[in-house]
Amino acid sequence: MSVTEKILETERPKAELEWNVERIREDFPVLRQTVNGKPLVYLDNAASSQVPQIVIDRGSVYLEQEHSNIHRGVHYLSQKATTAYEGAREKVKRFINAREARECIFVRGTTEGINLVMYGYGRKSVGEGDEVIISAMEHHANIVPWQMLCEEKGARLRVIPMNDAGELLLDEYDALLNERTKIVAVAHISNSIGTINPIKEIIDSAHKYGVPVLVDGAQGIVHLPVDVQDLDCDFYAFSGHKMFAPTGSGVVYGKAELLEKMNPFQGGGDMIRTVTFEKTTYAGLPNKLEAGTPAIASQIGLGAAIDYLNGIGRERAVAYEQELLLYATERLSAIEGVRIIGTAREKASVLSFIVENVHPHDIGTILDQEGIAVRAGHHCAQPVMQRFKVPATARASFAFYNTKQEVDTLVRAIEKVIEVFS
Ligand code: 7TS
Repeated sequence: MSVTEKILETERPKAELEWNVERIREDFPVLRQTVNGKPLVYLDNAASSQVPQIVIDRGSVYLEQEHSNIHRGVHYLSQKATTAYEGAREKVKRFINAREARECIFVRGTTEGINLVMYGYGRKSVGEGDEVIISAMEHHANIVPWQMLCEEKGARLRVIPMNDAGELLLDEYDALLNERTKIVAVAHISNSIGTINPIKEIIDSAHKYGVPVLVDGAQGIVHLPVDVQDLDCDFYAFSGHKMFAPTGSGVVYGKAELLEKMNPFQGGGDMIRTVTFEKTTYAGLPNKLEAGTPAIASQIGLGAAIDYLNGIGRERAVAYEQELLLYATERLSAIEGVRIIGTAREKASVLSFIVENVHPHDIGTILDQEGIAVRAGHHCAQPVMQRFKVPATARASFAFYNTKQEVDTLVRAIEKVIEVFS
């Protein structure tokens, strides 16, 4: 049984009965505004989700009462800030079920997390003639760093292809794996077409060759419960700003034995044990990989966002999002001239579409006039656009605070787009 099927089977009845979306919406002050005279309909959650009041409040408490640098002061405020920052790391550890908190490295976001692994692990382990495997549906953040690495080392980038529904072809993946493969880097969930990849299978296959796997979890962490020990992934990177926390927060999880062997991504303060002009020795994990003053307020905010998610019931939120996706898919499919891009059997609440004879940017602009925020463009996944032979798509991405009425508003606005352009 698939992950989403499992969640739906156990949670759907409860989600329908108990998910009080109006109550949940009260937690998000940004949603209470009008845009162009219309109530805001925020459907750009895959780019950045909104922040609940308790996360905002936690940030205010930090700035009003605790602001100070961490790890280096014996004074009261520094100790408070350090406790809050390291407390956030403990929350992350529990949230993803890492073995130890030191396996959770704080970074500015997914992009930095992937670059940290490319730099610290990839540059050490990939040589001439070696191969790196990614997939056809990656965000540029999980393409470009590996391309840079391959260029530098004379290695080869191999790409797992996908079918017309936007599902990876696992047989082709198995055929790509060989003794030259040094790392596999694949998205848990595609940001452009919403596909949920069978990440556990992908990891298991790579491990048969002793190859580590980095999961780009920027979308996965938002829409699925993640247990890094159960997945047995070697690295898992995600951004706070897509999971109801402030920008500048993020995590790259790595198995301790791999992180230990990695070169530091940046050199500077807080990552050293001793420094002389002749030689520097490095601190242990996680500090070795966190040079300089980090985004203290943002990471504390990430801890508060995790508290929030734990409080609302993760599984029910996911089940509700699946209901919304189903409803939106049915309604958009019924509009003549609309084509949905990405029709995988396993999808998260990301809905990419095009309207015949209308450029997605025009869709985005008209929807904005109606107060609706969607993203129009290539979604930092140009190869996906090339694969589906479209220049761009419009993308509605739903969070658990969106409603069926908002889907109806979206549908009416798309009908208006078609009217204007017909
Ligand atoms: N990987 C995936 C799957 C993503 O969705 C994103 C951001 C990133 C990596 C990069 O994350 P960052 O926080 O470091 O920027 N995705 C999007 C998006 O879909 N629209 O805007 C940003």
